[in-house]
Amino acid sequence: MAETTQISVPDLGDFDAVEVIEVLVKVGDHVELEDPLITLESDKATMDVPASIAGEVTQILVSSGDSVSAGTPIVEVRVAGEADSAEAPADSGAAPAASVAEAAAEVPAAEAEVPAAEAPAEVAVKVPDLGDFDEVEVIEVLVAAGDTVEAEQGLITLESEKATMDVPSPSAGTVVSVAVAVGDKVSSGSVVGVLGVVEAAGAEPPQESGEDQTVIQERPPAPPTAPEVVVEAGRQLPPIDEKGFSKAHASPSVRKFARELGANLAEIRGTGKKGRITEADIKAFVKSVLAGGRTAGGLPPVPEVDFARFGEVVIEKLSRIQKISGPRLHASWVNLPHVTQHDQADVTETEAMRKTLKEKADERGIKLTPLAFIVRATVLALAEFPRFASSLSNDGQSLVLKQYRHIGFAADTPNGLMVPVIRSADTMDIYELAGALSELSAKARDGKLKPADMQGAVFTISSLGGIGGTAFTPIINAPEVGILGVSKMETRPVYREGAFVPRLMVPLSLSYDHRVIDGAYAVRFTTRLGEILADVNTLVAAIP
Ligand code: CAO
Repeated sequence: MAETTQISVPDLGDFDAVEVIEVLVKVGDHVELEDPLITLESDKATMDVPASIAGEVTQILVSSGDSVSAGTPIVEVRVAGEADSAEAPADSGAAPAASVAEAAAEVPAAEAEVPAAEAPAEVAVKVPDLGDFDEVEVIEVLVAAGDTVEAEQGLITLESEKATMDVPSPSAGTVVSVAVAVGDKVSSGSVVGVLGVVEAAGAEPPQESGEDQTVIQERPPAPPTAPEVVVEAGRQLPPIDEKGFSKAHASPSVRKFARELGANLAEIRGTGKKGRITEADIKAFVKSVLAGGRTAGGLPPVPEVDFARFGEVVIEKLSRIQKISGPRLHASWVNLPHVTQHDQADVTETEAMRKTLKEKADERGIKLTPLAFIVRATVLALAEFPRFASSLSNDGQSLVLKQYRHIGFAADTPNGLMVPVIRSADTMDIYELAGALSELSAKARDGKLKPADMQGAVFTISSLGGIGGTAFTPIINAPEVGILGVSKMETRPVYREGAFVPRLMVPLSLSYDHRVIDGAYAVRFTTRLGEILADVNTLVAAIP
């Protein structure tokens, strides 16, 4: 049979008359064990009081602004079912999950008694008294040697069976060394690291004893990395900045909520008392990002339009590949300064030769299209212009010049754009390239490409020539630095030796990353590429 029970504020240690700053549940809510019910705020800590029993909330006994102490009833809960009721305690004032008692044990660093110091001092930061806990695991190291930290900034995160807590810095300074690593077990008094405390003359660095040097700020367990919320190309939550996140003014339950959504607390303005971030602030932030109200990198949003106001609309879901490729194309477009160099290459003789060879190739089951010649010409041009086969190093300070010549090519498939990669294209003759192109295109169309078939390219070719067009701006497949767009070849009048002559010309559109490639280098590349494309003997020569 269902019975009701009251949940009260547990033992708050030295605290008395602490203010309720948020009531997190309402009548009718079902709460699970450990779900936060209210948030309390003293002048030293913000803490949640979690449910010590699962059930349905039947009455709320406190409101925001009330002052509560240990034993103050918070909510009344109906515990459904016999099994549940058998487990339900009559009243649950005991501190569950070691949460409030530990938060209440906070001792602000400023209270530490310290000797006067005029010069920078090195202070060993130790794990404070963990009460009943011993051998607690370090699940996150939040700083590294050389980092500048503020007073109260989390240094490491510990996780016991019952709670997750940060060991914050006792004062502002520079981390000299970190003595623990993820996975280490620490106890009260274990040295976390050494802090160099630089204070103004007369200011006092904290004591080096293990006691009272650090405070524990409770934080609910966090996943190692926040889930990435991708809703639509370009509408993506910015990554969590851990330093800012740990410093943000928010209660443990709000932190947990932010982690679950991947919302960076550091970027959210709190509307609560003293600028505290509330759950509503996080929801508003996430909504705003997903609605395009803001995007990572602060790009101005595209206006949202209700198209149905103007006529009938049909909604078509993006394919899986479009959902993946969209953000990548966007990332390349916004991160790489693109320039597109247009040119035309005379392929009159090359095409004539291709048509001669085509029949022979057909007999061997190979479809010899112009693209095979373009891949061959590109590989030869890359040998003379190796910067086009490079990428910027991760720190942006050097170029990684790749010595292999895997070439990617854009393939239009029923599921969307895919970029299979021909491995070691420089070792293949025209027939082998044509074979690789048709084999990989077929795999792409049938959805049979493996991840390895789409990795490792140094340069990409996007040919729309089989369809049409005169020129376009291909988007670089970052971190590559160049992509060659090919449009439809056509016979055009070309002025030569005093007369117009009909020549078969193929339009080339080379986009390049201007951080790596200069305009002069790019146009030399397209000019040379054009020469090679016109040089049929070089193109069809056997590979030495
Ligand atoms: N000018 C004129 N005709 C061309 C040409 C060009 N530049 N390139 C190819 N053609 C012709 C071919 O000769 C072939 O004609 P025949 O059947 O008469 O021989 C026809 O166009 C079709 O060729 P193809 O598409 O079967 O073969 P391909 O090697 O040229 O291209 C592939 C293969 C996979 C690149 C192509 O099928 C494809 O998917 N292209 C689209 C790529 C794309 O979407 N790029 C944009 C990326 S950004 O959104």
